[in-house]
Amino acid sequence: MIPDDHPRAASLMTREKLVDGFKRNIVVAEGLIAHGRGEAFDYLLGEKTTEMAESAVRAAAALLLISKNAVLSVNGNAAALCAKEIVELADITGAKIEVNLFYRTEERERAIKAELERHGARQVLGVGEKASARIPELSSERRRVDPEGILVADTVFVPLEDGDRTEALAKMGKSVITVDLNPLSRTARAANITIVDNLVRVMPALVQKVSALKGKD
Ligand code: PTJ
Repeated sequence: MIPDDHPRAASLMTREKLVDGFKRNIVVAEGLIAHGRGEAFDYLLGEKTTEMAESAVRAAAALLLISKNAVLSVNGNAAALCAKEIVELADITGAKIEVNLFYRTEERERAIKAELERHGARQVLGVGEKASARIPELSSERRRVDPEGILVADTVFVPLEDGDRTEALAKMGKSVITVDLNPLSRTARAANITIVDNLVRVMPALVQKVSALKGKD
């Protein structure tokens, strides 16, 4: 029960979404810690979208539109916070959706797939045996990707991603777009387009920007 007039209502609502996602096995416990780090950076930014982030959103929208084979990579935090907008973005750009987890379990993959489908996703890659390909240079389960998705993508949108994987995707020649409130993270520095802003503000803005740019030269 968060009153609308609470001065920190938006931030508290976002926390509740993550806690709810945690209870439903979508978000991993470490995801709550990762969110806390993001919140700290957001606080320093005044919890507002900067002009630099607006420009990065515009560049990301344009890149998604000109890509031949874009993939939106979804982890637990992204699914809990923005499943609806991820599905909208996939619909409007023609990008594929792939579940790709840092703390990978098949139960979580299935829970995230179900959450995306609940919001209208028609196809969700990367779940279970479908994630049968490997990203070179990464160890263990973290390198598994879908041979129809990230493996063959020209552009990968990886919000809240781990630095090793972002670097590996860049080395594979993919264009990488990320959203990360920490501008110093390896992901923020390794991606081709880095949007330093809160994912909850970025996703609706990205959908809107793609709609505005779609059909233009
Ligand atoms: O669901 P999984 O198993 O794939 O795990 C997801 C997490 C996020 C736990 C995993 O990828 C992880 O540990 O990420 P890191 O290395 O902690 O990086 C997360 C980055 O995202 C940090 O730099 C945070 O500052 C940033 N961040 C957290 N919440 C937000 C955010 N950036 C933008 N918007 C947010 N809401």
